[in-house]
Amino acid sequence: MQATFALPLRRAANPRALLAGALAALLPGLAAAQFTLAPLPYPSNALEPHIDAMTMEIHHGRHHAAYVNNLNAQIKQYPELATLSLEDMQRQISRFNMAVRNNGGGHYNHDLFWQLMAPEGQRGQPGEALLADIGKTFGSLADMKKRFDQAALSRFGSGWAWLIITPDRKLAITSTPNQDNPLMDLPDVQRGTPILGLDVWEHAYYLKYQNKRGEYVTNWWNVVNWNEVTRRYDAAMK
Ligand code: MN3
Repeated sequence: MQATFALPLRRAANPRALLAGALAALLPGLAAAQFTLAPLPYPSNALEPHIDAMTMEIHHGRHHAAYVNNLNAQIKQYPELATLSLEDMQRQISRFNMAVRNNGGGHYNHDLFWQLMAPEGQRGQPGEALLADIGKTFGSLADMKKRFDQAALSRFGSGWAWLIITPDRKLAITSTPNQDNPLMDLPDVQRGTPILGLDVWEHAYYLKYQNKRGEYVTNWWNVVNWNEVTRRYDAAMK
């Protein structure tokens, strides 16, 4: 009896616990926050010279962080958001307002994007099955890249280019505007599981490349994490 009594007393005496409790009581919005910004999976300069450290820091620490914060602000209106995985949220995005579509999409897309790039020595090559499928679908890896580049360059304004696996398990290249993505249940989206995606918003390249989106896209291929693309392909085709 005595032991079960002593434990909460000791906890309450901890000044850090007291402070956390007081903060939670003052800021109930913080306690409800469900989505968090994960740190970049590598140092911000790990993709240089192709993508510079300052671009990575602003892109992750300000743009991606803003999507997370703005998404959390929507939990008050849609408490069910807090119960959904990011993937499931995309699959039923049509139920929600534009703020959830833009910021929930932005959070999912960027979470994925950081993983689809890697430091030198950790990028690997397309796996055997993926490479064979790319050959069968597009002709060759170079042909696939050419088609992907066209999707990235022809996307007017802000958006993304994608390599996806369609519901009938075929590779396809598509693009989406703004922070939409191929998981979303929207009429104008070619749906599928993304295995590779490229952010072509100006904030992704403007500091280093200014208006030269083509140069950014060409150089971006140097940092693609083929190990991760292959892992996603194999998982989606299982
Ligand atoms: Mn971005």
